[in-house]
Amino acid sequence: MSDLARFPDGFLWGAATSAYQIEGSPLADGAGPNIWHRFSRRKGAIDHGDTGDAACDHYRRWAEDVRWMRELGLSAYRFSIAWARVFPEGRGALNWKGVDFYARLVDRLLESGITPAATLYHWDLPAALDDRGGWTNPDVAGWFQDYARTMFERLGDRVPMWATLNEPVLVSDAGYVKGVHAPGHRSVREATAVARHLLLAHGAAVEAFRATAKGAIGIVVNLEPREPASDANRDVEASRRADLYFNRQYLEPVFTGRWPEGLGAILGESFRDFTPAESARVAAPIDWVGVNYYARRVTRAGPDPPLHADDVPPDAEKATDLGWEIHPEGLTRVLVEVTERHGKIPLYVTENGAAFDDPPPNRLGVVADPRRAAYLRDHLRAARAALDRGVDLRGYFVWSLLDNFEWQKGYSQRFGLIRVDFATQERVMKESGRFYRDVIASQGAAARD
Ligand code: IFM
Repeated sequence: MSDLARFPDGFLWGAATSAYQIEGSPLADGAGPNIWHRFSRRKGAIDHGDTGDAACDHYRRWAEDVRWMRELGLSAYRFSIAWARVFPEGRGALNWKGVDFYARLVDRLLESGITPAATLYHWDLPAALDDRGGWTNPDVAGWFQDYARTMFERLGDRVPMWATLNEPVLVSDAGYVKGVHAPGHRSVREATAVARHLLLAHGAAVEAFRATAKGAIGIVVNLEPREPASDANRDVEASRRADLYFNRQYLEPVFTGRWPEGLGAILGESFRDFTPAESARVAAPIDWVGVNYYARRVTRAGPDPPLHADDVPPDAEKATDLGWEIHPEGLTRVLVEVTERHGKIPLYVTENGAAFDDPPPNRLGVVADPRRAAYLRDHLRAARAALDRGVDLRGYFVWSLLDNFEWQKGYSQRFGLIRVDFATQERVMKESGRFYRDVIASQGAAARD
């Protein structure tokens, strides 16, 4: 790993969040319910019965949160737009109050010298669309395009960086195969259709972008290097399948218009190729790719369809509280691999961070989270090493700005640079936040030592 030098001028130093995880007030000002609002009410779906009803109350405290971003010295902020705030029914009548919420946020960010980076879909499909089959309905690409076009028309003059989808493989796999995310289905057949429609929706949004806005648009994927648990053929094969399914299922079509070779054998009879027109849409040229990186996975053969592959849990001392292996070298590896496979396109680390069980503030108000600071330091070094290896890395976003609603884990997992006391909504900058502030102020040099 390279010794860390300063990062290039213009490098974006960011933090990321998503709408349902931080906003709270999910039905305020005429917003419609989304699938997480519904799913979180399902008995047993979320640890401790948590919901995003309050979350970080960002919907009302957004101005304070922008002040925290300034305290950190962020040059960029990645957030997502809640589709059901803008179109309560997912389509049809526009809710101006929803649009205004994001317009105000964007204006305040710009006044604060912080580049807004908006994600259109971070898992919160309007429930009214789910009633029509959600991502399994082929019409969803058109619904998404209309929503995306509206946002480009309203904010495209002020938001220079847009992402269509966040981590689409989690939408199809966690939402439609494993059933641990909304809408909580378990059907490989459905997931196969969902993957196709997600990619078509992505392409449709890119088309609308070219016609309405001037900035840059990309997609955000989560990548995890895969290693077989042993040399045994069945583990090597399981690891290859997992790589294909998790790492390549979405990124390859976006660049080539084709599914990766071998995906059909995993997904089975409901799988089908794209038509030439679909291929062209899916591979509409994009301007950048966002990589969310957290961990490496060691894979062995397993029983569950469609993959028949399992992860081997890492040693606890080498893992975060979610049991994810801490493996900074993997970040360099995935960034280099994307560049080698798909050419030198601008990349961003759109998420990177760690869940640790932080202590509450001590009597001096300090939240000591040295493991998170060390995690960030080591991954920043790995990001710097990717630059040294020729990757066109343009920015790095910590997940997350705030402790927040961690999906099926509820509020039990904390990822924030800023601690949130969920009973009082009080915010406190953690030691890792101070560390990141120094990194930003020194253009990366503070992560060298
Ligand atoms: O909280 C999530 C985020 O919504 C998507 N990427 C991974 C994070 C940590 O699990």
